[in-house]
Amino acid sequence: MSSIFPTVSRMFVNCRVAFTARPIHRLLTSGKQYGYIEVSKRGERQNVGLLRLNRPKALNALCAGLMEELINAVEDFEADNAVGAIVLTGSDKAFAAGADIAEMDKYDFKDVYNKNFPVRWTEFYPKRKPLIAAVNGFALGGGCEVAMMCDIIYAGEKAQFGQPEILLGTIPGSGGTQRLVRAIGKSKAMEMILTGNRLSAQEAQEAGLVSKVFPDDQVVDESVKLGEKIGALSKLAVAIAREAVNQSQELPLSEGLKFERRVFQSSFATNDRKEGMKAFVEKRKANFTDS
Ligand code: DAK
Repeated sequence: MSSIFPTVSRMFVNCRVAFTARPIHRLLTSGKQYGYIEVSKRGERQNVGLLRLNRPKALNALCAGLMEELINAVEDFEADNAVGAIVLTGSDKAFAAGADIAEMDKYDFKDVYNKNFPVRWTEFYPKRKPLIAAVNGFALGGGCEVAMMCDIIYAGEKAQFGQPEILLGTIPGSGGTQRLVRAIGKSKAMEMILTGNRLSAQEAQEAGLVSKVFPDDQVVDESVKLGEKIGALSKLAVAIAREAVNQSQELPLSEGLKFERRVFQSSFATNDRKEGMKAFVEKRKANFTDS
C-alpha cells in the first residue's frame, strides 16, 4: 500500500489544480471535507446517505481524488448505524463521463502495471449497506462501470449508458467486459464494447441493466424513497440477502444454492427473524432491532 498512496496524493493534487474553485462540503458526523462530492442524509428518518458527484466542469470524470473521497464517504455511512441505504448520483448532465482521460493520458504501461492502476477503484462498494445508483445523463466508461457496481440502478429518461473505451484505443478496465455481459447478455454487451454505441435509459431498462426509469427530476427522490424502504427493514437481513444475491454473480448454481441455504438457516439465529415472524402471526408491524 505504501507505494500507492504517494501516487494517489499526487494525482489528487493534479486533479485539484486542473479543476479549481468549488465549494467544500462538510460531512458533519465525521468532520471530513470534500471537494468533488456532496454528502448528505435524506429521508423522513434521515436513514438514507446521499452521495452526489460534483465535478461539473469535467462531467464528473472520476479522477483519483474523487474516488478517494467516495471511498471515505461510503466508509462514514457504513459506520453510521442510522443509515440503512446509500444513494449515489451525479448531475442532470452526467452521472459520470468515465475515468479522467486527462489524468490517464499521462500514464504509460509501466505506471499502470507497476501501480496496478487504480487498485482502489472498487473499494467504494459498501461491505454491508445497499448502494443505489440514481443515474441522469451520461454514464460512460468508468461511470457506467461504477453504476454497475451499485446494487440497483434507477435512471432518468435521458440517461445514456456506454463503454466508449474502444474509441480511445483501449478497453473497459473496471468490470465493463464482465458485469455488462452478466447484466444484458453477451451479444448486446459485445456490440456496445466493440463499437462504443450507447444504450438509452429505456433500452437499458428493457435489457435489464436498469431497474426503473423516471422523469429526470424524480430519479433522486425515487431512489431515496427506495433507500428509505430498504432502510426501514432489518439491516441484518438486508445485508445477508445482499450477500447472497452477490454470490449469484460469482458461484455456479449448485454452490450458490448451498450458500443461500446456509445463510437462510443462519437467519434463524437472529432476533429480527424471530420478531418478523412473530409480528406477522400477531398481525402487527415488526419492530426490527438489527440484531
Ligand atoms: N475525462 C476528463 N474530462 C472529461 C471527460 C473524461 N472522461 N469527459 C468529459 N470531460 C470534460 C471535457 O474534456 C470538457 O472539458 P473542457 O474542454 O470544457 O475543459 C468537459 O468535460 C465537457 O465535455 P464536452 O465538451 O466533451 O461535453 P459534450 O456534451 O460535448 O460531450 C461527452 C459529452 C460525455 C459525450 C464527451 O465529453 C465524451 O465523449 N467524454 C468522454 C467519454 C469517455 O470516453 N469515457 C470513457 C473514459 S475511459 C480502471 C477503472 C476505470 C477505467 C479504466 C481502468 N481500472 C480499475 C483499471 C475507466 C476508463 C474510462 O472511463
